[in-house]
Amino acid sequence: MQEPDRIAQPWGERTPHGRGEPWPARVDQHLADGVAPADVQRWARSASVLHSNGDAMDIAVADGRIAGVRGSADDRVNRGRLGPKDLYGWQANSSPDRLTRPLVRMGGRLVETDWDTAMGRVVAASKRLLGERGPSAIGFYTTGQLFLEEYYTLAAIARGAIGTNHLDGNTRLCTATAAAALKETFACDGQPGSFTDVDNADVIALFGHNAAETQPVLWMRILDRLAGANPPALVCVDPRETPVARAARESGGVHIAPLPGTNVALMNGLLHEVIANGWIDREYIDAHTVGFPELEERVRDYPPEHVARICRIEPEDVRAAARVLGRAERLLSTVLQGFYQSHQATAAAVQVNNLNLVRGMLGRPGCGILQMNGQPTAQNTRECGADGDLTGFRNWENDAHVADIARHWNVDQAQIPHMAPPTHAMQMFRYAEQGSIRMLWVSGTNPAVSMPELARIRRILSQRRLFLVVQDIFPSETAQLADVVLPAATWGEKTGCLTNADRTVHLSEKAVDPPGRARPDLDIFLDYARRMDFRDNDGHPFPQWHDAESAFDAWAACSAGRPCDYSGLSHARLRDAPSGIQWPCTAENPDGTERLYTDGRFWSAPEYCESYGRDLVTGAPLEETEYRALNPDAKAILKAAEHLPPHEPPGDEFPLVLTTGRTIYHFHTRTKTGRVPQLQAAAPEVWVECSAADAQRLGVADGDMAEVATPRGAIRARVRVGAIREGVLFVPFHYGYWDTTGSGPDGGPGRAANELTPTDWDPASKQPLFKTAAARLTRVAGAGSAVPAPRTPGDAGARPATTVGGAS
Ligand SMILES: Nc1nc2c(c(=O)[nH]1)N[C@H]1C(S)=C(S)[C@@H](COP(=O)(O)OP(=O)(O)OC[C@H]3O[C@@H](n4cnc5c(=O)[nH]c(N)nc54)[C@H](O)[C@@H]3O)O[C@H]1N2
Ligand SMILES: Nc1nc2c(c(=O)[nH]1)N[C@H]1C(S)=C(S)[C@@H](COP(=O)(O)OP(=O)(O)OC[C@H]3O[C@@H](n4cnc5c(=O)[nH]c(N)nc54)[C@H](O)[C@@H]3O)O[C@H]1N2
Ligand SMILES: [Mo]
Repeated sequence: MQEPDRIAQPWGERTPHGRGEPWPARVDQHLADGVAPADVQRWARSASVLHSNGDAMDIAVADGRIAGVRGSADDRVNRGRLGPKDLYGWQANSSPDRLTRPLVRMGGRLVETDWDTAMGRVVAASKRLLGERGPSAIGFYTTGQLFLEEYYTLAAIARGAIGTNHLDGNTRLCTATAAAALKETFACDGQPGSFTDVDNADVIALFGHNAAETQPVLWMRILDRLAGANPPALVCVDPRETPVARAARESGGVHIAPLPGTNVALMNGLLHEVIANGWIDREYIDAHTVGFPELEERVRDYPPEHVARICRIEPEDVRAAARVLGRAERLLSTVLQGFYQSHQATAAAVQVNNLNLVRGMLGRPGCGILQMNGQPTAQNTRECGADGDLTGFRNWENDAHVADIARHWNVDQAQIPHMAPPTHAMQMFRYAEQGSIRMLWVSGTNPAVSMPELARIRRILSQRRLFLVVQDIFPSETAQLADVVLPAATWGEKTGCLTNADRTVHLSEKAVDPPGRARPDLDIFLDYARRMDFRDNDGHPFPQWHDAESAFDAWAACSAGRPCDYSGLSHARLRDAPSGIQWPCTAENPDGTERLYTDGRFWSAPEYCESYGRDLVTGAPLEETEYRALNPDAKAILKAAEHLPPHEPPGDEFPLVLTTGRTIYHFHTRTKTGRVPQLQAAAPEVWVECSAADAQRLGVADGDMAEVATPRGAIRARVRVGAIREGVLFVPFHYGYWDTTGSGPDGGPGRAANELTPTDWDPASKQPLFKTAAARLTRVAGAGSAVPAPRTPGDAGARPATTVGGAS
């Protein structure tokens, strides 16, 4: 079978479907060169770990090795389709430079050792710090890329056994705002919508979400609707002309390109128009929400002309988009990093919830909100409480909820910290900087490339007084700074569950053995607990579970009765089901739940809710009494917000606005995709995108080497003159230093976008602001001949990406 080149055609062939029709199956597959389907000895069930879509697939095993992947035709999420990262990305598992043995620092260098020695050091440091300084000297910084069982275990160890409040995920950088926006509006995390809403919507609005590149299979579903009968109109809000933006214009919808950092003003303008034109559902608002008078009052100050001045767009853009949104009969809204990582993140994301609520567009097919996730298991980090939430969407301010967790774990309630909100990652790094956190255990994340203001992050992580443990699968930039490196087994080498952005739970099964001495993250955490000799109230080893299946069962019991109820699920059930299953899933409701809030009742009752909410401007948590006064009756909360100017506006020295993000071909810091030949060749080097008008004014041309500088630092990148709005630069954040020599922190100019980003975060969600900073662009003299920067297919002026690898 001739496989299509999915680098040049990332979304593959169209399989159109009309409104309300099921999405046809299309099975995508890629096998290693020389491996035929008949050579495959076994297929192991799994799902994607390179984004939050949860695309189901089988892993091909031949001769004890992973030999390829095949999409699952029967799965509700992808009906067999896979994106380019998933088709090719599995090759990273067998890279020759996987970590295969633990490393410890000796005489300033990392040297290979055995597990007893490495874990012995971790245990000794833990015991010493607990004895000398107490639990608050220890912090855990984890990820959105492990499995559910691993987060549940880590949360039990950190909060239940050690009793530290310092546990968070890189989900803080990723979807903290999704969780915060859901908590502000519905008083509880949990995705209201479903991917099947794409099949039924007549308008799909994507707010700061480049789904074409970041959720390619979700985008295929949208493209197939656009190619079928009764296609939807798209609304795209993005300062760049992404493939989504172009499809929006071509679908008879609207693309708005606001100046980064002005989302709240724009949303208020859209709400202004929707309310002023009477496109609201009074009955729904009265029956199911509180706060409408305050919202109406607030957005009265945002007529289109005023908004257009703030966002630097045309007033007609606001009116046109509001007309499409206001007249929609079935509106699906999606939100991602263009909102979550931008100025006033939570306030802006909440206004999207408000839009759907005032239009009564929730809980019916095609009427949905997707406060998207980014990472494959970010949902599980949040549910299990391995981030700044308590296990099972429980409320840290509600003593009964804390007692409930203590009962499940059979530990003292007083042991679980709950006098203050769980510490967020940016604060944990501050504590490490100031010296109150003395041991930091980093698992499945690479902060030396992904956190803002890298010079500062490197300084913090290299301090001698900080004992740094890094649990990874590759010798990442962060691992290079560690005192102990623990080699992990990963996807395909271990079993566990993962839940995608629309609450669909999949089981990912072990297909092959891990390399060398690498061990599953779950085994590493449990091994630590046993060596620390943690005990429950009856003197039994704590955690009481011992493998992925027993961890899952413990979690399912602990989640029972909470919104994220897994009590109807088990490994066996997920293994036998033809498709992933959406939570809540109980014995009475064994097939799971497609949409939340179908009856207009919300999880916001004060005794039940996950959060009493926060002040959107200061971030201060509300007290229970304040919450009760606001929301007595399990309704949704319409929270209004005013636009505030960004903290770092462009000025004389730094006249442009820098934003950062992704390309379809790479995942984050490229530890996986940079080791995959097809993906690395498609986007081999960093670039900086700027508008034609800015390029002309600054005297730079396509392919020139240029310097991008902000008050934090500078990097060098090739210029890509593209369809981005004037006054804005875009740099992908994928390029760190593990595969460069002579550049970056150790010498030569850097290339990581986060050399440039500020230490600043949203007051409510505490998510760092990666999407707005003041910057300047200068041509680097004598940089030699121009080399074209890589482009995504479908970009204005694009050439096939496959030729780029050869050209550079
Ligand atoms: N190929 C690929 N896919 C991925 C990932 C990956 O690394 N690579 N990572 C996964 C993860 S963890 C995540 S979180 C998601 C992220 O997925 P997305 O959020 O879709 O990706 P980003 O490129 O970070 O940002 C989206 C868009 O926000 C726009 N933007 C920037 N500033 C603003 C602003 O102020 N306002 C508005 N309205 N828009 C703005 C950018 O131009 C960009 O096109 O992708 C997931 N999928
Ligand atoms: N400037 C800028 N910065 C950003 C963003 C942006 O848009 N702009 N986006 C932010 C977002 S949304 C995110 S999600 C973060 C992502 O940032 P990171 O999480 O730091 O990025 P990754 O490269 O995914 O790092 C994951 C690490 O875990 C390792 N790993 C992979 N699988 C396993 C496993 O099974 N077990 C273990 N133990 N390790 C494993 C990988 O080798 C890698 O080192 O970056 C954030 N930073
Ligand atoms: Mo993310």
